[in-house]
Amino acid sequence: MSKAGAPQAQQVDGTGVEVVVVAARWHEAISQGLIAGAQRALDAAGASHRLVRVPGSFELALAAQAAFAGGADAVVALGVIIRGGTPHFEYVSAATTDGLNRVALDAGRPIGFGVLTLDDEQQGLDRAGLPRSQEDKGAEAADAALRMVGLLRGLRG
Ligand code: DLZ
Repeated sequence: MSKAGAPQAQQVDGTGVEVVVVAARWHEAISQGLIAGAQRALDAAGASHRLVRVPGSFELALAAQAAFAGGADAVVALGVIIRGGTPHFEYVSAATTDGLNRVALDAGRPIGFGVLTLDDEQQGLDRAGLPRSQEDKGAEAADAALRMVGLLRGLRG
C-alpha cells in the first residue's frame, strides 16, 4: 500500500451538489469506515448526500445507474472485495469496476471509486479511515467525485 503520487488534499466546494453514496454490505466493519469517511468529506464540502446499501459490490453499478436516473450529480461507490480461494474474486472485482466505469461514462456524471480489492481484511482496515487506519479511501472517493462535478461543469460551460 502506498500514498505515493496521491494529490495534495485541498478543500473542495460541494455546495448545491447532490450525491448518492452507494455501499455494499460485505465486510461490514471496513464498509462502515469507508461510509463514515465519505460522509465526513461530503459534509466538510457542504454537499447534500444520502446513503443506499446494496447486497454486494456487484450490485453497485446498477444502484449507481438508478441514482443518476433519479437526478444525482455524483455517486460515491463503496465496496470491499477480499480475495478468497476461488476465482470469484476476479469476477466480482472486474464486473464491479467495469460496471461502475460504464455507468459513469453512459451518464456523463462522476462516480468516486471507493471499492477496495484486497488480499486480506487487514489491508482493508488499514485503508478504511478508522482511528488506526493509514488511509481514508471513502473520503478520497467522495473528494474525487466532488472535484469531477466542478471540473465537468467548467468544461461543459
Ligand atoms: C459472491 C461475493 C463474493 C465471493 N465476495 C464478495 C466480496 O468480497 N465483496 C462483495 O462486496 N461482494 C462479494 N460477493 C457478492 C457479490 O458482490 C454479489 O452481491 C452476489 O454475487 C449476488 O449478486
